[in-house]
Amino acid sequence: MSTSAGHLVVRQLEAHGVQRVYSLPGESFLDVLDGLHDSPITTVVARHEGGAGFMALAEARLTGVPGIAMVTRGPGAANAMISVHTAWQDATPLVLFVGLIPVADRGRDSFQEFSLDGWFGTTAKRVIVLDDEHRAAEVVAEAMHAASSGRPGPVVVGLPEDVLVRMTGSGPVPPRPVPAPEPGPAAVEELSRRLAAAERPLLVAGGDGWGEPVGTGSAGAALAAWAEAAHVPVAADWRGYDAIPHTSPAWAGYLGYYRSDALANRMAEADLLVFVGCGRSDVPSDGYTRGLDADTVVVLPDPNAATHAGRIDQQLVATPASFTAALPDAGTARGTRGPGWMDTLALEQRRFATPAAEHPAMGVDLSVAFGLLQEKLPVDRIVTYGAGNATLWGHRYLSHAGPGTLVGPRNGAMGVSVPAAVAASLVHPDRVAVAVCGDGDFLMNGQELAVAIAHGAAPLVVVVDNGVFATIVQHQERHYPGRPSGTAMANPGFAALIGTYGGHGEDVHDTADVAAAIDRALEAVTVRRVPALLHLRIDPATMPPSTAAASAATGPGATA
Ligand SMILES: Cc1ncc(C[n+]2csc(CCOP(=O)(O)OP(=O)(O)O)c2C)c(N)n1
Repeated sequence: MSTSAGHLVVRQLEAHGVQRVYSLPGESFLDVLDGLHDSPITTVVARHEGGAGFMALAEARLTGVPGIAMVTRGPGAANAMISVHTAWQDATPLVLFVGLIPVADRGRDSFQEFSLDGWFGTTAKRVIVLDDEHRAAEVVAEAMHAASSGRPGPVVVGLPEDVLVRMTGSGPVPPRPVPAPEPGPAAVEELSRRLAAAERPLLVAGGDGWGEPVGTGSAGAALAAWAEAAHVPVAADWRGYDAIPHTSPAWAGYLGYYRSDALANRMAEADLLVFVGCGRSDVPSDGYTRGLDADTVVVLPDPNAATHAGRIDQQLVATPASFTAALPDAGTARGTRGPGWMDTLALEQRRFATPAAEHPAMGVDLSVAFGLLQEKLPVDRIVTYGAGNATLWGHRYLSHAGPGTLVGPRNGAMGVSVPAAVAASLVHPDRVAVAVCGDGDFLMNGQELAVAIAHGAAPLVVVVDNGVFATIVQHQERHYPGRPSGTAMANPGFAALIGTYGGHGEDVHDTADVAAAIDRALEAVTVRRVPALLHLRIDPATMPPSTAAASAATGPGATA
């Protein structure tokens, strides 16, 4: 039976188990849209291609299946670029389909023409153009495989308009299996010896692939149980800190921006560092200044450890799941090490994650507000972030129950929070998806709340309003004190705004009103199933909480 290439693209996505595509339509890929008309795949219609890309990114993080976004030619591809960069730096499998001009029009500066390879060649694992209708299924299978295998990342597939409507007798092909490299027994034994010999080992978990569901059964839960028995504290990479449950006695906290000073010092003190699913890049090592001298083991699915800086004494090629399945016997790996080192780091982390009131001169006290969110949000919530200082209270005070509960841009892209929470609410309608954003971050992709309404998603959005791009103000104060420039903004009433979308808004000026506002917002998202927004008005002078105070003087090596 003959089918069009555009329809075959859709049939092949179905064969891969794709549940949703995130799309902003264009006349360049009408035949694919037509194929979606009768497909079990849900077409989620975004309002901006950046939002579509970030929703696809979140879908991938939460399901392990590459996220799918579809956009049109130059303007659509340009808008989607930010999600490709995020998937590239964050190692997230994403396939971006871009409708292209007809083949016959190439090279003539035709309407919306651009160079797919020129734009994406340095920021995608592969750029493929479907020039042969008979290869439509094969190209999709190749793209899905390339996005997931080795170090995951984005793949961009160009779909010329005229090729999509050509007929082919070929059909879907079996999805290519993605290999999960496993460490051999000799490598595991060597690792066991290193662990047994270490007095102060620190495992740093990061990236994705720690499995689902929350709690027991995931690779993350298995790693936590092993670490507790082997007396190995587990820290985490920046914005990749949901691998193990934070209730674990081995949980030591996250590295990177606004990490606790105590943990950063412990990293420098460690005599063995084991990076799993991440490397010693600039962010977790405080700009390549900490933990450079320790015996170092790196565990990544790709032998090309491009994201790791400095020495590697042992390298294992494994995914988080295959590594966890092959872990050495905890009793042997423990050697003569007692629990003291692990317990000290866990205690320091508990102190760091305990909010202390900041008593700002005006507005909401964010430490109190996030302490209340930590108490009131269901434990299996999914928290999403963009970038900016506003995220720091969430990172510090909102704990995670295990893998698949965090979506945040490790490349620091603003605008991820809202679309990611919309996608999270679609993927897991039974769980509360919470977007934590600054006022700048919120309005970058806040329009995707319309998608929540259209598709029945009910995220809870927390907007921290200080009327400035505070992160940049903070940098300005350091380098150009007293000369704020280009960093102020005027805001709408966010609570009223979400009301116009059909959601529930809370305008909160005082700390005393936060608890009741959270309760009403939770009722809106869980009972009435509408999006809700907490507009937290804070003092523009608010600075991030000290990284030293809560964790000082808690054990050997702690800074005063
Ligand atoms: C897409 C993008 N544009 C610009 C930046 C630079 N940037 C980093 S944080 C920040 C300010 C964020 O402002 P807001 O969301 O209001 O949070 P705040 O820092 O005020 O808490 C900016 C502009 C970025 N990281 N990403």
